[in-house]
Amino acid sequence: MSEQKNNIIKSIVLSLFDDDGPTPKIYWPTTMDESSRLLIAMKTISLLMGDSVYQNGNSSDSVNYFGILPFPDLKLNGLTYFFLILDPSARGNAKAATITVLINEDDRVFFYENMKYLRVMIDKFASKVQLAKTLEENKKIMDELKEELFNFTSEIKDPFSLKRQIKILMTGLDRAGKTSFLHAVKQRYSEIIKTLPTKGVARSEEKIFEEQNSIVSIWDLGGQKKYRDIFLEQRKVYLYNVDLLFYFIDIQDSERIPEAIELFGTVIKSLIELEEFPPIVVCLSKFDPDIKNAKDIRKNIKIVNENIKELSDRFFVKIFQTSIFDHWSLISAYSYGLSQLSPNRELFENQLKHYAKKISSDAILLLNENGIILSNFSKPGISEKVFEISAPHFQTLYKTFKEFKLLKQDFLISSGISSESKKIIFKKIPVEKYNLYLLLFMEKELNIDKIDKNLPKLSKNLNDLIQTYI
Ligand SMILES: Nc1nc2c(ncn2[C@@H]2O[C@H](COP(=O)(O)OP(=O)(O)OP(=O)(O)O)[C@@H](O)[C@H]2O)c(=O)[nH]1
Ligand SMILES: [Mg+2]
Repeated sequence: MSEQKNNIIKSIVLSLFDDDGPTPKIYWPTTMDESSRLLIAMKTISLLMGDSVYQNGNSSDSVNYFGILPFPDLKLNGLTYFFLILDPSARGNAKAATITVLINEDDRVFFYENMKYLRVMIDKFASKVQLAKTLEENKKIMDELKEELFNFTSEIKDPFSLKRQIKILMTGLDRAGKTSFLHAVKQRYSEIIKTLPTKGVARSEEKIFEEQNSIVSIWDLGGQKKYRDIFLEQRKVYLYNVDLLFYFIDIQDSERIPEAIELFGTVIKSLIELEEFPPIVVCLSKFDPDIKNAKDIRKNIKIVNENIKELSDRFFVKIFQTSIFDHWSLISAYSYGLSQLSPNRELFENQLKHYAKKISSDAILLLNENGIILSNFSKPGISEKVFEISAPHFQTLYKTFKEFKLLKQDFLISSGISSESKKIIFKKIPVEKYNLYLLLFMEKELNIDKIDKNLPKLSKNLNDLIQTYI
């Protein structure tokens, strides 16, 4: 007991979906009351089950993701790993399984700040659970996991802050379009015209939700040589603990492309030196609608793509082509970056996937009130990427979205998007104290009843997850 009192980790539960339904198989502390451990098994397994999802997959690799879940009744927060255990006798040849590590809800920043270490640890022991043959073996594995987690937490001394601090850097040469991007993404159009070169650093804050567990600071770094030199000299200060890095390259400025690539290489080198490996979003900026097909632009894109890939193979990098005259290009790049910060991104995606299947939708976007894409899903095969299908429609969609927000009704079928049978449905869903918006892309049938019938379950799950989105 004393062990439990002093440690930040309050409980660890391995749950399985077996003949009795969601079952807490192995739990620590062993004194944990039955209703608490059942609650944990039920909630985690039911998020994973979502009916048919895994039963069609024939590999246990098709599910493995993490999520942070609130358990308000227990005043605990859980970090859950969802995975499958192959079992020829089970429906779909696999059993749903979860490992949940629980801490007091006031300590939840601990999860956000240590996610990358915890993921590695839990993942390792889950792989062992997948291979274990007996309950005894599993008990041993879970004991080892507990020991490793305790070793890890015993090294942490600092009192936890109440909020997770997230740092986003906007980097690139001068005039690459960093500041304009930020103005345009917030639709502060009148500011774009007035934008001056950034002196030093301009800091601002992003709020995805009014109440969130994190403070998201955006550092817009001045790219002029004098500021760039300071940034590189004091790279420890700037790059330390960076959670997300945007790098801008002016794709129209052929002459300075080598210089832009060189700076990118320097930033990468510094990150490696500091052992920081944030996700990186590269924006090939000024990719304006009227010059998209110009020969030299195409050539520049090719050169940049090749060089970026080569320089950053140890990083998770995503390249977008953006223009302040194409709002969708900005929103998709920006949202993509932000979504990388959510420890629940896979859980959200999975929720959308279940719902899409139920209502036969080809693709779904989940937006917050500012139009930031919190999560998206698209059916493989039909349309590779929801971002790509949405792009040609987005100007119209966005306008409709803004009008829709003002309407009393919670439902809108967008017409005149295209001449084909494609339909886009807007659906307002109240989640917690917020309004979120679903954009449903329907290629074939349109069955409003199905959409409505399956919505409450989606809303209910999102209600839980939104509190720990970021
Ligand atoms: N055509 C076009 N011009 C752009 C675009 N984005 C930015 N610009 C222009 O590029 C110039 C530089 O933009 P800024 O946003 O100030 O560039 P920055 O990267 O913040 O520059 P520093 O603060 O000096 O590092 C401005 O004149 C912008 O209007 C774009 O997408 N297309
Ligand atoms: Mg600037």
